[in-house]
Amino acid sequence: MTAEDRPAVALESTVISHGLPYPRNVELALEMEAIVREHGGTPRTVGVIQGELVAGLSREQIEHLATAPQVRKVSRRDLPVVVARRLDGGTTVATTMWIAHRAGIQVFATGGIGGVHRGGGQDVSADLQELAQTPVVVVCAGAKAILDLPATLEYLETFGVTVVSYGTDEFPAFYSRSSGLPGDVRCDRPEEVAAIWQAKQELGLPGGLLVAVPVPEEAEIPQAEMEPVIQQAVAEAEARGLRSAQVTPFLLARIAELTGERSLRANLALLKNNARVATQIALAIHGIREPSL
Ligand code: PSU
Ligand code: MN
Repeated sequence: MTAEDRPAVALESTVISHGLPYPRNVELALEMEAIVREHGGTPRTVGVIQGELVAGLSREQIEHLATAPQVRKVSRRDLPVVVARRLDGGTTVATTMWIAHRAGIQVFATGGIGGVHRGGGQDVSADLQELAQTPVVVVCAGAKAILDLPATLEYLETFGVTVVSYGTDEFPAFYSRSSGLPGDVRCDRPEEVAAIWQAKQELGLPGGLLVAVPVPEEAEIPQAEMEPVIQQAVAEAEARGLRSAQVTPFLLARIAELTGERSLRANLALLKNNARVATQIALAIHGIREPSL
């Protein structure tokens, strides 16, 4: 197989710098890269190293973002700052999409996207606007129920982002396969996603495509079990007066603490599953058949 037959799949790095504890973050990042390769793609983990936007971090650079104390969480508004000041950063879904697109990459695998936070819609992740503007297929496990999921889906609708539910009729809720909310369209095969993506390009419609894949069944935590934990974490974030970029990392870390290894296991399982599905979609977009494993 030549490099051209191995389409690139972007991977994010906020999950490495701010989403998972060390050393699981490094292990996970390298495992996701291995899964992309195994399925016939080329992994390109995205991040910022001393102000340079990198689409294809080396192993040493991944280790650095996983361990160095001064790594920023870089969303769109932070890009000019980290570049001007030559800082290191883990890229969110928004920034990873933007850098991936500049590097000519069409497909990106992540865990969960940011969205509209609970509590009146004042805090809306830049991930949603990026999906409205930047042409990348984003494969995720839905959005965490720490968010206001109905408001998040309404926002995506308003900004013209098609939401594909993959192998399900529902929009999945990260730890939980079910949210009770429908996606826009169900796809069961990578070729179906590729066809919708191609139609969107041909129509000249701007923005990305969101593909939501439920967490593998064996790692799922049902929503009824998650809800009390989420409510507690959200209340604690409010009591601490957390704002802006601090909110999501706090909620993720607190939920991991409250649910122990179980939520970590679900998180790792869905990230790896999404790397596989994203690679299969990238191959379908490029009209390449998956190598027999
Ligand atoms: N959701 C998760 N895990 C994560 C994130 C979100 O389940 O690691 C990260 C992603 O990088 C996402 C970012 O882009 O948090 C959203 O942060 P904010 O809500 O501050 O935009
Ligand atoms: Mn926010």
